[in-house]
Amino acid sequence: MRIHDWHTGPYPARVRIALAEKNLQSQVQFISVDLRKGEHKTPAFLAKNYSGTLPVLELEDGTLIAECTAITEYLDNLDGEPTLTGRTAREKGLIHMMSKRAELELLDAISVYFHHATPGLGPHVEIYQNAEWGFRQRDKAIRGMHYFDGILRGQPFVAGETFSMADITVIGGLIFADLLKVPVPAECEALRNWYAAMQARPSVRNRIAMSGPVSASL
Ligand code: GTS
Repeated sequence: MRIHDWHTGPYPARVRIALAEKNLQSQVQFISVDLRKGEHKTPAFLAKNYSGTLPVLELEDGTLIAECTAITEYLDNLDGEPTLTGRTAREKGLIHMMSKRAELELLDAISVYFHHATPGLGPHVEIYQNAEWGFRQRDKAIRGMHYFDGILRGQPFVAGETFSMADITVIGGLIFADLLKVPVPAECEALRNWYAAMQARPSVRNRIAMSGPVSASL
């Protein structure tokens, strides 16, 4: 398997964490795509992922799977033991709901803030910016932090009793927030404690230094 990604990116982090949780790191070759140079917007990359985003999983037969959720679903099912995306219908429903909510209310909102209300990836890549929209999305993400804090006051993990893809998505949101210096509000104690515990997980701690050969783009 090959994964087109950028080693410090918050969305790529989601797949790197899933890989480590499933102990699949040794089966992957990373292909580095430089976002600041706009390599993800070239015709060659857009042919791999129409949306022009990272990460993208490329299988030996040439199959291309984009979207962190879809990639995680694929990786999680390789061994027939889908611990991250749910074993029962109920687990799957809850995990997908909470992961999507983590995208809508936190990670994607912080990403919009980055692209619209900060220099983002630079003028070469950010060809349209709307700062007001960006700041609204930052505020939405902060409301999202309060929402997940409330969830974590009642249960140990985002989708219930066990670590799942939904936790990984919230982690991605907080990684992005950290990079942009948007702190988790002090009063969100449950979220802060949970995040400290998540950062101690080897899959999260070692994601950037994940082993395996890295090649230049495409
Ligand atoms: N919905 C996509 C997914 O879940 O995979 C979003 C992916 C995404 O936005 N990836 C970022 C990207 O390609 C990577 S990173 O910012 O986390 O490193 N951003 C570049 C861009 O121009 O939007």
